[in-house]
Amino acid sequence: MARVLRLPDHGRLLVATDLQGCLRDFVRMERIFRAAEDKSLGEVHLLFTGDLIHGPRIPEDGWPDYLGEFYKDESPKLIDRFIALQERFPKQVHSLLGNHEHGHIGGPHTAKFAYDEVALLESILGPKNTEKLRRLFRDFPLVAVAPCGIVFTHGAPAAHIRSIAEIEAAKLDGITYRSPVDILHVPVIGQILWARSASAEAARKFVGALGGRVSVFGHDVVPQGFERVGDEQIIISTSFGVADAQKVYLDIDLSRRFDTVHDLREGIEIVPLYPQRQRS
Ligand SMILES: [Mn+2]
Repeated sequence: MARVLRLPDHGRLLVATDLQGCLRDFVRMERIFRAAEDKSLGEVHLLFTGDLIHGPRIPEDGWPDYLGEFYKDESPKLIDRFIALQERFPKQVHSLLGNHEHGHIGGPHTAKFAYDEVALLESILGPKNTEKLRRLFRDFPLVAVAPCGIVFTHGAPAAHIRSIAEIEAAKLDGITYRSPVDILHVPVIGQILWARSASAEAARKFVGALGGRVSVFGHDVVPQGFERVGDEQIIISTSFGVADAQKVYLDIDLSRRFDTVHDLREGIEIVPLYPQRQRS
């Protein structure tokens, strides 16, 4: 299985991070993608950077303000819509593996909103749909790279790698986790899927080993929607844990060249998910 997704040097790329079961934001990204697709000759790509699934299961009257607008977890429907969209646009719709997807195919089980979110979702899906989910996730790459200079991962670019081959060769299963934090010590995948930050030096080495200069990732929540870290890293929050007005996605011209994260401009590459809401 190709663990590295290689994007082309032309066309348009839309990038969204952690949805965590928020169907409304998935549908919004799907509409933006379809509208872009209608206007073009088929060179529009849509990339999710993982954590499509496992959302809050909190009643509306107990919903905390810091999580943004209320929603309820709709992971099964969201996955069905992702599969349908990918079947319609097989070479253009992609998702990276997030730590929440990894739980279903060999990773430690996550416990963000339930004691065991993997067991919970699989019990809702039943055996047949669970197998379909696992088949889908086993095909998700760990990293996407584009000739424009950007490297996309789920977590921060903290993994020590010397070459792209180390990511290509990474195994996703076969490890028993005595504690969920054990994953942090697993070479390559532990950091790619779980790291929340990386030093400038680590980030430069990581993106450099993949032939890039700029790192884009999610996994963590940035209440303002995005945050640049030095010249190499930018965290994007498209959905989970962010108020609608602050949610952003990326809209990238793949034929351009990006040397630093400052080349990703607010209002051009960094775009609000709900532009009718006023950013604060
Ligand atoms: Mn995550």
